[in-house]
Amino acid sequence: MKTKKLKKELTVEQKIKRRNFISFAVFIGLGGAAFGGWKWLYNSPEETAGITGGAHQPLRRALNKTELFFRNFFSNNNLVKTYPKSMAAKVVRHNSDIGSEGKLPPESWKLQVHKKSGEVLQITLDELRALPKTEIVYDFKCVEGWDQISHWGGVKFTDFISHFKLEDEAKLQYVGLETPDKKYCVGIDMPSALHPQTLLAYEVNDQPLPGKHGQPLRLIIPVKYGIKNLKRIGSIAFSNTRPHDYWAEQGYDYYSGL
Ligand SMILES: Nc1nc2c(c(=O)[nH]1)N[C@H]1C(S)=C(S)[C@@H](COP(=O)(O)O)O[C@H]1N2
Ligand SMILES: [Mo]
Repeated sequence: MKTKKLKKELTVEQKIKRRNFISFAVFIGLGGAAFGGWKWLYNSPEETAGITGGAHQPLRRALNKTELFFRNFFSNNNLVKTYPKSMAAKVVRHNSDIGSEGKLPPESWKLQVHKKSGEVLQITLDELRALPKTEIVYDFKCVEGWDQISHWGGVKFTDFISHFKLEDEAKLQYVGLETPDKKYCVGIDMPSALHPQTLLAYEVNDQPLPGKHGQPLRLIIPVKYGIKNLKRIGSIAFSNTRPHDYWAEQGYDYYSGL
């Protein structure tokens, strides 16, 4: 009877020992895996160097997959909701002015369009005003969390493409826009640029754009967040690689679609 009990106690102690050993081994194992994982991420390549804030590729994979998912579903037949003019804000909200501070002497501005051939078109505001005007009243959304119904007028991007015979350029994957001083820039995937509601806008509330809203010409792209709506366009270029993008280079989502 006595010996039997001793035997039992020993087994319990052995069990405890075994469990201790197992937990310790698991602890070391998981620790090793975590370190290995960190090392793998640390040594993994950066995504498009200089374009996405130096983020490592594996960290961006999910975001890029989301982009592909939405791009598959993106259709130029889906229009952003529009509103009657009476609903447009009379006092239009104003956000940051990187590369578009103050007013630009109008005579000093021409839109530079870089063609595939290397030729650079110099387009005046009057030439753009002479094209059919398209207006839109929609809910402008900023990633910072505000939105506002506003009214813009200008040239439809697709009208601009056909008028200036830029069809070959429009076959490339991206459009890059920059302010005249190149301080602010955005890259737009071609399907979004060619969306029927994308405008090169020169008016807000039927008036020429004031300095703070991007005088003389800005991008209005309702399928994207505010960050992509570059104010004061200086130049437009086309490419198959992602153009420079101010906020994407700080780590924001490159696509920034709605
Ligand atoms: N040149 C330039 N364009 C810009 C910006 C900027 O700082 N500089 N800010 C962007 C952001 S974040 C937003 S929300 C909108 C704001 O446009 P608004 O000032 O006309 O409201 O402009 C976008 N275009
Ligand atoms: Mo914004």
